Amino acid sequence: MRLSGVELRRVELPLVAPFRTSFGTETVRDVLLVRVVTGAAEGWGECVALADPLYSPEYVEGAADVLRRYLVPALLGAPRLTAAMVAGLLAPYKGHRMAKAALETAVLDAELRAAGRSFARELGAVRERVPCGVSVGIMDSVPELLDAVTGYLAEGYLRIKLKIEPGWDVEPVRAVRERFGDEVLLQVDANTAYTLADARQLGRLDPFGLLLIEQPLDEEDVLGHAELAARIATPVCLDESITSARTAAAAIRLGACAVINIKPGRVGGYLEARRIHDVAAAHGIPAWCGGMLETGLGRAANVALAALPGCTLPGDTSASGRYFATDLTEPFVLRDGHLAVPQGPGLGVDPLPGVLRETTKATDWISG
Ligand code: OSB
Ligand code: MG
Repeated sequence: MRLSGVELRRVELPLVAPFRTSFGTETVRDVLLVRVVTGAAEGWGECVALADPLYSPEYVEGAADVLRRYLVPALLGAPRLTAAMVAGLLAPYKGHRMAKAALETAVLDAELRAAGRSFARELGAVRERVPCGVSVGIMDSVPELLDAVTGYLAEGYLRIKLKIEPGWDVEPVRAVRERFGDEVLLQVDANTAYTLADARQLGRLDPFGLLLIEQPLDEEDVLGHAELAARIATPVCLDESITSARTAAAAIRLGACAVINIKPGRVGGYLEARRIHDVAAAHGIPAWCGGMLETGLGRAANVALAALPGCTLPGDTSASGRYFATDLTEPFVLRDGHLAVPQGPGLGVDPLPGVLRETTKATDWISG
């Protein structure tokens, strides 16, 4: 393929409810979309960077800037382009994995649409539908949390993840266990809010039979996670710390994680995400597909990843309605706690032109 140009498009979708984590509260999703145009087909990629650099160093304006200034020009200059070449062409520019992932995904989508192959088939999916979990934000009170969880369980979600932070950990977990019982698959996510000095407090979660605790400590504190894992019974899962297949292999070797949350955006794209899946599988480490409040475009590819054989735990691949009143694509709908894996060429979904038009705040066309 050869790129004729790339469109950077900013869309804004209000969330159905504020989503509070230990790092902040999201009320609208300010999304950067990448559309690549080639002679053969067009392709879409969704950048998962949030508006502010609170989850990771990346943020949406920064991602747009590095794409415009460095990443897109690096691909426009290539005489021949395949998705497999993108990471190498972008490698001189350090970091910015979410921006790189969006661009690589768009190129891969164009390539697969041209070839008539789906993301699911390309990545090695073995399921036609995937079991889904839901990530439940920090609430102002326990009764509010129990109401939210009641609603999600009634919709059919097969796993509940509670966001936690110091002061909101044992009490909400105990309340959910007492109300809904021991059979509910339950896990927690701290988004780096603790230190190793909190090991005793985190050990108080041990009696509740959690599937895992996600990223309790700082993203650079891999050894701390290994130490914590030796002191608590709840399996430690890493999210923020896993930035590549190499860091995943090192974290596994150090005993820092018993489970891995794979987020393609955080690791530079779906091709690296698949390598992380393969590393985890080779070590017998369960993996699952994380989420970044994606629209239907990003969700389509995540659901394909979640269908890989090593993704053995339900992911944060919730239905469109958990995030948006109107999604950018035909909505993903939960059936029996599962989402169907798109089977059409490329992502297998398209933005709805009317919704795209109404939610777009700005576009920028970059060509050689
Ligand atoms: O840590 O997994 C996380 C959302 C934004 C940033 C980080 C995280 C999350 C979620 C929500 O937990 C996952 C989703 O439903 O998309
Ligand atoms: Mg997380």
